[in-house]
Amino acid sequence: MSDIVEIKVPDIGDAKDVEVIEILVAEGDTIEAEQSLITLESDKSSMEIPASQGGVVKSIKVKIGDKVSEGAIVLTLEAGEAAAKGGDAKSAEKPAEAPKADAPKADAPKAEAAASAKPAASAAPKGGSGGPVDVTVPDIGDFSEVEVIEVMVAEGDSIKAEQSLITVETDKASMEIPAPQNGTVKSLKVKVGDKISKGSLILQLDAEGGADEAAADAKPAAASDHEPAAAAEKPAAASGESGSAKPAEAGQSKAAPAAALETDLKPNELPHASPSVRKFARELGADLRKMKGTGPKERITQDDVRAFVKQALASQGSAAPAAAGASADGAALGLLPWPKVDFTKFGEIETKPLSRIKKISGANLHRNWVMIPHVTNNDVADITDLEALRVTLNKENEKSGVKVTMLAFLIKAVVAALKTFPEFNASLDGDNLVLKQYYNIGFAADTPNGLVVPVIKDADKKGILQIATETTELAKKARDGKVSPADMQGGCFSISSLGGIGGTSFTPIINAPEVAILGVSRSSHQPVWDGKQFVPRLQLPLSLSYDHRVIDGASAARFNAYLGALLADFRRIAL
Ligand code: CAO
Repeated sequence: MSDIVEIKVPDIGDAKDVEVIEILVAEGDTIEAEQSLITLESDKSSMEIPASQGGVVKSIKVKIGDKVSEGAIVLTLEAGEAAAKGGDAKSAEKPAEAPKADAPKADAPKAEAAASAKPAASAAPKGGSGGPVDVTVPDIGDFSEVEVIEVMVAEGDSIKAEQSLITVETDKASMEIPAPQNGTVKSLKVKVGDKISKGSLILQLDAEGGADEAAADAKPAAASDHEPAAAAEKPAAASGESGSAKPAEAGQSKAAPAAALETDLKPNELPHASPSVRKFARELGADLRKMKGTGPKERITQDDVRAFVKQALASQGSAAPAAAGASADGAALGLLPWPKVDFTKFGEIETKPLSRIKKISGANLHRNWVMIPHVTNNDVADITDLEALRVTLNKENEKSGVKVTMLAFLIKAVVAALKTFPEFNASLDGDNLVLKQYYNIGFAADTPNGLVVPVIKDADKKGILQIATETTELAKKARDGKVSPADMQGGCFSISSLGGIGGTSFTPIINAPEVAILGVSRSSHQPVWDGKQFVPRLQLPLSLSYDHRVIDGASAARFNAYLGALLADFRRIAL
């Protein structure tokens, strides 16, 4: 059997005509007992009013902007089973629920934990006037041995009265304990994980204005001049009976300013959000300081947190924006948004969509550039003799049609270097390094639609002519747009050769999950001192980018020098 019950604003202490700033349920919603229904906010505090029992919301009797006091009807509920279980439905019509309180007033009846009561930490001068002041946990109602889940100040911080010091949480409630007065934190006496009760020492404060004044300000429990900084999310003193007052959440103190972007907040200021929104954000790992509140007085709402998380996920997961860069707003990295410029103001433009390859490779390059700590080692290899050999081979092979390229020699030399320096033929997998015992070498191919990286499989088992044949075929396939995903999989190490185009050095981006890439620039004749005289030698610039998490600078220099020595005297490959 179901009953319609009215849920009313409970005893909210001295507060009257308090503004409704949020409605957290909708008509037709099935709600549970203690679920927050609305948020009220005065100029000094905010609090959420929970349901005293579960049921289906029939009609909501308040709207945002309404001013309500104790006894105002919040909504009607079809209580159904829940009401039956909870007892007499009529009793729910009494002030059914008390705001999720921070701390009940010390002398308030237990079941009517005051919404307006905020547990301002108590301050008492230590050893008489002039010394540091002990700031202790105020009366927090029935709670004891409550866990500290957040410490919001540090030693040396200069703090203001009502600024939140710590957040404590039980399985039912969380509340922030604010400072009773201005001062500088001399020493912190609690840490995350500590269990505290009324009277526990939170910190010692060098009080502004002297300890005498501090003593005067010190009040053991929430009083009207110390508004709650936070609140319990669940009743502090729920009797378990339908209709009994249930203390609910009280909210932000005025010390918490209207929330804004991180840059708008001073180091000790807290974003403007209710405790339940703080908890929600904490559970999702979302930083409230980076959000802009869309609620009244720029208060951060649950929807703001959701939107922030969605945006962060979208900008991490979406290939296209990451590739474009221009449309990724950098929110996930805490960066400034990408500048939006109306280029037509400055001249004619043409907008052309990025090619599919550019979008895909761009997203990969972006991730690799951001996530891998790149360092590039530059060296040169004397390829005078190798180039002479290449020219000779090509003359001999003219009839076969196979052109021996520098790239083929490079691939073969890289395989030999990987065998000598196995950590370059590896991938990071969490805390493990996966060392590969196969040698698949990728090479960057420039195509009209963008960059692709086909892979020469088992390059260690192939000769120069076969490698040259395969790279030529794969490069052609790539340029014709016919290279398959299988052609590009399984790489261990990549080579990006710009030698046919130009340049003296560059920083190639590592092709994750590989840990290094070799960039090759244009060879040129350089005067080299042979001990007696300068002689012209053909020098090939080698730019080795490596993942510094895996490879040390010394190893990279050795790898590059070793590679240079192999290219200078290719016979060493046989050793
Ligand atoms: N120094 C001087 N000349 C070089 C050279 C070097 N390091 N490398 C190649 N050359 C010469 C070649 O000998 C060839 O000359 P000939 O025609 O007289 O023989 C000419 O440059 C063209 O070579 P190529 O580039 O066609 O052939 P390749 O085997 O050297 O390279 C490939 C093949 C697929 C790597 C290349 O065509 C390519 O696409 N390179 C671009 C890679 C790229 O875009 N990297 C950037 C990635 S990061 O943005």
